Amino acid sequence: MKVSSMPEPRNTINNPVIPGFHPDPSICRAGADYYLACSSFECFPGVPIFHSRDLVHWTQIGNVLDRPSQLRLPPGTPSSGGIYAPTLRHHDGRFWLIVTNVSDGGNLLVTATDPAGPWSDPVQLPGVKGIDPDIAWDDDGTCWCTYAGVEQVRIDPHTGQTLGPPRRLWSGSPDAKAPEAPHLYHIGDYWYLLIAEGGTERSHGVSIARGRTPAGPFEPCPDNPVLSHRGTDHPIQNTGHADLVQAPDDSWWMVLLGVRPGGGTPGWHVLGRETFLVPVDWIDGWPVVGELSTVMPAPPWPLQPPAVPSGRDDFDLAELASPWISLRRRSTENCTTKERPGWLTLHARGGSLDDTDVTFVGRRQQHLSCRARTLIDPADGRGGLAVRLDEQHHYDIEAASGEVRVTARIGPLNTVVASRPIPAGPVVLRIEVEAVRTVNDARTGPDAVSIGIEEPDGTYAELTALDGRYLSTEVAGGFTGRVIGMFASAGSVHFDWFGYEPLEG
Ligand code: 6LW
Repeated sequence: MKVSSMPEPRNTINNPVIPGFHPDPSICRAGADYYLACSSFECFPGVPIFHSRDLVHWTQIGNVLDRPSQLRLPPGTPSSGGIYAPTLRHHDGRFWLIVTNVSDGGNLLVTATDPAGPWSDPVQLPGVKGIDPDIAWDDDGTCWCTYAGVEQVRIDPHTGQTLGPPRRLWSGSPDAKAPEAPHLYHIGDYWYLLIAEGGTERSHGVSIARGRTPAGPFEPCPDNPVLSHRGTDHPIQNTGHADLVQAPDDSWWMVLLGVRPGGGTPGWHVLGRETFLVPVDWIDGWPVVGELSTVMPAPPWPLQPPAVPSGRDDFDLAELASPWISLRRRSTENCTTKERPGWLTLHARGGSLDDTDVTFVGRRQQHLSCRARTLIDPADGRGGLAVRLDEQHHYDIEAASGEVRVTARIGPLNTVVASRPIPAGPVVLRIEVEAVRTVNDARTGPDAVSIGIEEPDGTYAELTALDGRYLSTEVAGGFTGRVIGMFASAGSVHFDWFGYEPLEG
């Protein structure tokens, strides 16, 4: 299930390079190949991992934590709990990923020889007491783990043991809160400590310090933050949480998270924090970050063709493709393509989308305007199609035999907003998101979410259109972004296919 970017003229590239809910990017290079991993919070499988050869076009090749033995998300795990902020590195012929499970067990480390998997079972790091862990190796093989705070401790990455007490390295800039997301690099004569600070909202930024050893002391860059859009009306906001990489031509680049708020005031972002790419220069031993924009000059090296333009899944394969995510857990007992071949069967497990334990299979909304459709057979139960930010914020269309109905859950309000009788048999459900392009009034929302069904002749019958602001991070809070997907709320439901298409252009 791959989705293309819109066609790009050859001399420009589109940012974000990985759109939709893909925050906290961490990147590494292994020869001509680049790999990038992101946070995944309450989603199972966790930590989506991507491959590219040009830093611009990325293909998801798997999920790092795709077995219950690697990822425990207890049933009560809140939305925006779970998996935070990985660091992905290639060292000594292996790939290493260190990450925090804030809901079960804290920091863990997994390794792989092939980043598409399988990844090892985790080594826990009980002595590392902070989020956003980074790993870096000294020339003598010493492994340093640096985490939010910013603190550092030596570790044995094979056992997870800490070696010696943690030390405070740097508290970031005096005028910024939350020094976090550290990454440590040996570049030229210096060790550089890159951090995010200011909080992951509008004040987010990237700052850097340097020292002669991996343990410091560190001298802050006189031009910190080296990147921030705080206080600007730039269309990309909340920029921060970055990682550095060298391109095929050895120039330097940064991947980072940012958001694209839409509508009037205060601006609502609905796709979560997305992964952007920006060039970096080095001047007097400090990084100088280039202009970040949604359309940027293409880099000088050859670009690979973008991913195949199909967001359709006919559920013909035994396993679900890697972009499909569930919430907290997924088992073949509740979710299978084997029961009715060519269909995805979901068995309800008691909860609804208002609960933390629901049978759900979805994909990230990756475009500001898009259409999702699915053919559901509700003969044996109730289920449907939903666009979801968390348990308290989702719009759903649910089919049962004889009726479809649309429910809007917005905080404490949970209301059926439309319903309609339908003939017995399968029905196509549709959710269509249209971004607002012209803001006539400061109170205009970011998008409209149209929800309906398709008549037997294929015509769209809208049941309702809802303001998308209630499914935005500015309203709901948290760290995630919209996910669109299929759910079962009672009995068993079967989905013949699911289609997702961008509507931008
Ligand atoms: C993450 C922190 C952050 O751990 O948000 O933007 C937190 N940065 O570094 C959750 O993604």
